[in-house]
Amino acid sequence: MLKIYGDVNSGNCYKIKLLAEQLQLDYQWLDVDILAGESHTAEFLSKNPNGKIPLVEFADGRVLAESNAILCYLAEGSDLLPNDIWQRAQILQWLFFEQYSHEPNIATSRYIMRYLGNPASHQQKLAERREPGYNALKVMEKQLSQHEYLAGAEYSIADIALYAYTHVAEEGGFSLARFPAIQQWLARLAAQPNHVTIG
Ligand SMILES: N[C@@H](CCC(=O)N[C@@H](CS)C(=O)NCC(=O)O)C(=O)O
Repeated sequence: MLKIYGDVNSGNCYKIKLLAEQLQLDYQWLDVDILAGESHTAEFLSKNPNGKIPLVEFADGRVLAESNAILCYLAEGSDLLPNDIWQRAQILQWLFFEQYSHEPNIATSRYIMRYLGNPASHQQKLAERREPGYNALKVMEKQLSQHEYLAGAEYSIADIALYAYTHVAEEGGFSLARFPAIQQWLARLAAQPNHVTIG
């Protein structure tokens, strides 16, 4: 059976849980406490030398890290990752955007505020992430004011990847009040069959 190593409150891990639920995959969830160092034990590092979750392990022992690579692999053959190469390229565009422009600002702000307890020592880091984080939200708002979903007319893993940290952006200090198209898209995603919440 597929094993998913993760933390239920991590958006990167939630992406995998949401996809697995929506595809109705048979899986076992294994909690990893990153604050207790469980992603840096010798055993975990032998599976992912980068010391990060999520990580998936297949019945034959193969392992795969990086949330968006995992989404691509698990969604292959489903409607969430179509065969058309242009559509796939559009989806990849949003997955790379998520990892370079969105997650490093919005997810890390949430990590500082929610996991680390918003310490004074991290206020400079938070401040530096504010403008690029809002810029990422503006890019999404523009796309979603013209299209139902990020990669166009169809729901895909691009939406799952960006839903993960956008729907909890306020926990990182980002207000979504100025982004009506994002708010409507969040509601559309929460209404998808087999949707599960984070946590
Ligand atoms: N690019 C990676 C990021 C993974 C990541 O940053 N995971 C965090 C939890 S959300 C983690 O494992 N942190 C522990 C550490 O870096 O020691 C992905 O998308 O999977």
